[in-house]
Amino acid sequence: MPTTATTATTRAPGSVCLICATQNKSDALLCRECSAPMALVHDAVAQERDPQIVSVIGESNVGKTVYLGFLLDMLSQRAGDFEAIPKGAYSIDLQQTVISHMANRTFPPKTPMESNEWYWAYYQVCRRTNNPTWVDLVMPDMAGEALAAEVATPETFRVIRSLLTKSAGAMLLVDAGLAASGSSQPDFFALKMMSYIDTMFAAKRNQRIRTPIAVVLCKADYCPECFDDPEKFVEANLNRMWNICESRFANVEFFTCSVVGSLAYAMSQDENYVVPVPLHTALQGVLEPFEWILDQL
Ligand SMILES: Nc1nc2c(ncn2[C@@H]2O[C@H](COP(=O)(O)OP(=O)(O)OP(=O)(O)O)[C@@H](O)[C@H]2O)c(=O)[nH]1
Ligand SMILES: [Mg+2]
Ligand SMILES: [Zn+2]
Repeated sequence: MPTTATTATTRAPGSVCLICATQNKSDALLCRECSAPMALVHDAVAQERDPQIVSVIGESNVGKTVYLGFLLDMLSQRAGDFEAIPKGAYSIDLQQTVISHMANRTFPPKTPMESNEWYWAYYQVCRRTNNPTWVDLVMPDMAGEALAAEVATPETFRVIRSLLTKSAGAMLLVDAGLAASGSSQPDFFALKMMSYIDTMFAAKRNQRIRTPIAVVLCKADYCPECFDDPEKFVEANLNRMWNICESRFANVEFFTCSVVGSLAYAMSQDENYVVPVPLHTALQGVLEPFEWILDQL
């Protein structure tokens, strides 16, 4: 848009939102347009380089919050030879919430739809080699319902559109347990999500989208067979998504993940329904999709 381009030169650095490029007051805490924390901008200015955004997307209840919380925690515990430095205390809140809930044998609460209540993590990550290259990553924990609303009616959640447009890579989480039980819901949601991304980039018909997308089969403790061959599982059980990946996306890889070792079921304390109780955590396949994305950046 020409109007934003011309005003960009007169904007003070440090007050232009990193996600949606809106000009904010210099003392703003959240962007007035998309509610992204302005601390992201201040931290990026301090680093003197723009961070790359890696989005974790997927339906509500697929396990995004749990996955991202454990991933960040593994990184800060130097799993897989990674070194990760959180930029600002706000970057630690998500992993702390997830870890403390799981230690109490409960899953973390559902992410609210309002983007001003989302967790954002800004990390500097590198692999500990002789010649480490640092990557600055911004990873927001979006609400599945907000993603669904944006996909159904584009432009209702501007922050999601801005985030996905700017993303250097994405992890699409899919509920493998549900797919294995014969439900077509995960396949349809993933198809909608991929088609949304395809339309958003509006590449020419014969050009496939090159942004790396890791498709992560979550809750694989319900169907351990998908650890053997995630690709075959997707082709058989999520065939609609498989087809759009093949025809429109040039850089897709399939992974399997699970975070719980065993589950119990109990009645919820406040309401009359059954809730799963994670008896112990057993992380499998959490780091691999992230490692792959990082290699593609
Ligand atoms: N069995 C099993 N269940 C899981 C696993 N990860 C998540 N869950 C279940 O999935 C539920 C939802 O996880 P969340 O991480 O809150 O899901 P979300 O994608 O963030 O959902 P929204 O915040 O609504 O978008 C949890 O409450 C657990 O019941 C897993 O690895 N195994
Ligand atoms: Mg969530
Ligand atoms: Zn913004």
